[in-house]
Amino acid sequence: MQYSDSLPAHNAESLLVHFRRVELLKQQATEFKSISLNPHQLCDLEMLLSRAYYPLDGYMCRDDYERVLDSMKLADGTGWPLPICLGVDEGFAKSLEKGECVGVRDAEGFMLAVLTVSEVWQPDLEQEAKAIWGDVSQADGVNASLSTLENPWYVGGRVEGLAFPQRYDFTDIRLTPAEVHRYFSQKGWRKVVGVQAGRPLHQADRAMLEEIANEEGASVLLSPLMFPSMYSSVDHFTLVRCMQEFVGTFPRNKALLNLMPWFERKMGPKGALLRAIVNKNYGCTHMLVWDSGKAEPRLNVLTDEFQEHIDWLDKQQENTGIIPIKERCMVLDDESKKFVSSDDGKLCANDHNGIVSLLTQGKEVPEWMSFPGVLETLGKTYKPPSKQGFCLFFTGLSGAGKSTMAKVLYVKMLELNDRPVTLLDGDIVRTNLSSELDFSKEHRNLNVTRIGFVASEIVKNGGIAVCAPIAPYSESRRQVREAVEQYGGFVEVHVSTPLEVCEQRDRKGIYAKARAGIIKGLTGVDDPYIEPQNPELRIDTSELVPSEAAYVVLNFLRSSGYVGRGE
Ligand code: PPS
Repeated sequence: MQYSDSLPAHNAESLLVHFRRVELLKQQATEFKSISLNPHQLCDLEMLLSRAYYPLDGYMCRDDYERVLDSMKLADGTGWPLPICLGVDEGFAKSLEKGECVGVRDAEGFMLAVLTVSEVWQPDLEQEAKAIWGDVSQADGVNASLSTLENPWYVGGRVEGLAFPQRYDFTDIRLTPAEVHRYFSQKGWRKVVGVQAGRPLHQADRAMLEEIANEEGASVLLSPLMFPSMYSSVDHFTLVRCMQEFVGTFPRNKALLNLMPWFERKMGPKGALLRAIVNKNYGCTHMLVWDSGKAEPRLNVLTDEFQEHIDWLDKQQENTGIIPIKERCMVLDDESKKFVSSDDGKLCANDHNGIVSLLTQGKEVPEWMSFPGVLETLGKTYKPPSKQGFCLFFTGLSGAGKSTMAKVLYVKMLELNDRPVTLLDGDIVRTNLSSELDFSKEHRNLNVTRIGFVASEIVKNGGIAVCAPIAPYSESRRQVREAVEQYGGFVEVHVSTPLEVCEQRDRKGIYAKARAGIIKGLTGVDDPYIEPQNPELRIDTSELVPSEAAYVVLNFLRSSGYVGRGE
């Protein structure tokens, strides 16, 4: 890479520059163009600034990029498996000149770094995927950091850090690589196994780590994987809290929990090499490699591909300086009720999904599977339907009976009084949330997705949302379902009362107005209603009184466990 000589040397522990340089750069920044990073890019910047990506001191330029793709080496010959490039829009890329400074900002516009542009080029992303995967058809998720860009170009150049990205969660366990390394030295940890995990760990994992640590005479550095958009993810907090409980089961001097801004790049075997280098930069000597090909429920056999992967990682030790350790199959010894490693092909009883499934069915999780603290934490997120939030979503024509049923159900849920209940009837929403919207397709979809957003927040916090918009289009109904199902149950009730019956009822006189041409675009008359294909329930209220129709819904809620049987 070529850089301007006038750039100051970085402090060895991070790419943050001296505060006087920070002041100068902030003064000059009014003249700089800016780039705002997406959550994945923010993680990469933090890895650069903290030197988790040592020896990189900025975004790769073309010579490094091409050599990395070609032979897994930087231009100076240092081993490096994957490109670390900054993707920007084509228009922005073309506006840049060599040597100019760009302010690198977070989503709120806070300037975190200044990038001095060395090179700008348009990558051949297909070529890139081929070089990384060999087989482009598998190249899923290669460029997560480019996902928000339409036609990405790369900008290479050295980075001067002004501040680390602001993180507000778990700040006491966010040590930089230098701080982690210092911790190891103070504790006298000469050998450390880096373990990154994307799911909570349980008894079998604990037994495996203990076995490995004892054999190697090593301690353990445990890091949960980051979800870059974590603030919308309950899972991030659950995962970290479970990890805190898990690490507490180790003797004090044996394990350290630390959050690194590392997200799973899904970059195949080369991704594991990058993780190896990062582990090395945190001071680890070994790294646990999980068998990602293993099916759930986990068969107690490691796949052949996994063995090949480990052998390959082994051969890369001169590039990474890290000894890979493969995941072991653990089985429960019936007599001692302890987990031991084995490769006899038995079914491994300890799988995380199995534990979650027991919790969501309201069943007891056997002691040997996990730890009380981990289960208590998991239990707050994964609840049986009777304890979790859910959304009851009525959809159908005007006059079909949605609002009446919604009101009956709302009252029934209030009577039960075990979860907070909110009614989001079409009229209520149109008055309070969507008063500026009309009945065009675009506005109807917006109206419905707004309802979905509010409902998902209610469900996230354990409440019941009863919604009753017409919701004539499948795309917005699907979006609502997706938004809600991240956090709890979704029960779609298609109130399928035929148009003739709705028109006959015409309580609001709206059909008469439509037929007289006074209002246009009434759903069912001269605007479409796309019927749901797979609703949880379909109810025609032509022949039912409202309480009977509501009873059908209540029965469904009972049989699927959302409310207790006696209620
Ligand atoms: S949508 O399509 O889901 O956004 O509609 P929604 O918010 O549920 O609003 C439906 C109520 O608005 C009144 N109204 C109309 N409905 C449909 N089409 C047109 N053009 C229209 N103009 C006004 C109507 O009274 C609906 O009330 P409900 O409660 O469904 O009878």
